[in-house]
Amino acid sequence: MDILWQYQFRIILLGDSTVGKSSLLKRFTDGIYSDVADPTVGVDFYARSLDIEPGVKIKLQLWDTAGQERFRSITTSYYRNSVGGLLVFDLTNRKTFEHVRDWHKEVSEHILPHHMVYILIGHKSDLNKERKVSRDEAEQLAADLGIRYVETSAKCNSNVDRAFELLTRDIYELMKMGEITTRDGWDGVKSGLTAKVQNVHIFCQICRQCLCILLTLI
Ligand SMILES: Nc1nc2c(ncn2[C@@H]2O[C@H](COP(=O)(O)OP(=O)(O)OP(=O)(O)O)[C@@H](O)[C@H]2O)c(=O)[nH]1
Ligand SMILES: [Mg+2]
Repeated sequence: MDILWQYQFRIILLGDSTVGKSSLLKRFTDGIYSDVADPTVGVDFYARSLDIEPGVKIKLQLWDTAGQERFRSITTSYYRNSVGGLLVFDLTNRKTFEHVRDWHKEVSEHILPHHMVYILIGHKSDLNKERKVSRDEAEQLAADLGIRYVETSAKCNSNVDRAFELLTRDIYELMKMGEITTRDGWDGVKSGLTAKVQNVHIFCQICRQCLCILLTLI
């Protein structure tokens, strides 16, 4: 019996257009980065597994939303089925920082009476000289929202894995404490996908030979 993953968490990336949500995900899942802007249309999907502790593998289903306003009706439909959210702003663009509270409010109100576990991401930390938001004020905002704050760069691969790991760990701990539970009709957290690969012998009625097939039971 092979355990593929013990839990699956659905995580969503939120924030204005061009803050770097897709770049963060491409770095985290494929280890690649491009300077060429390629705005997301609607919603994209990525995945990666993390070994959160010995014997516990968590599959992350990662939803990359378009920051552009015209796609908002599509992206809002993904809020409800997410257990975690990265609130991303661009450290070199003050407006994107000022919009973080709006994102937090819009998503939190949309999923009521349920909650999401957030992390605040100050992105493009490689452009330190062009910084328009200090670490202090970003930490203050995170404290006001009761969430963590991490500065990342997809370009330099700085803190990208760490940001996803911290959020995953926070969700996992809340799950262990029973504060997050799976519930019917909600895909934020799923548990226990195991695969059992076995040989199944089926005898052909005509040639009388065994047609061995591999069956994967889930
Ligand atoms: N210097 C620097 N540029 C980055 C970084 N991450 C992303 N960018 C650049 O920022 C631009 C926008 O990045 P995207 O990842 O497409 O932004 P997005 O948030 O997905 O944008 P939408 O899909 O429109 O919501 C691109 O030109 C990227 O190359 C980074 O860590 N450092
Ligand atoms: Mg994008």
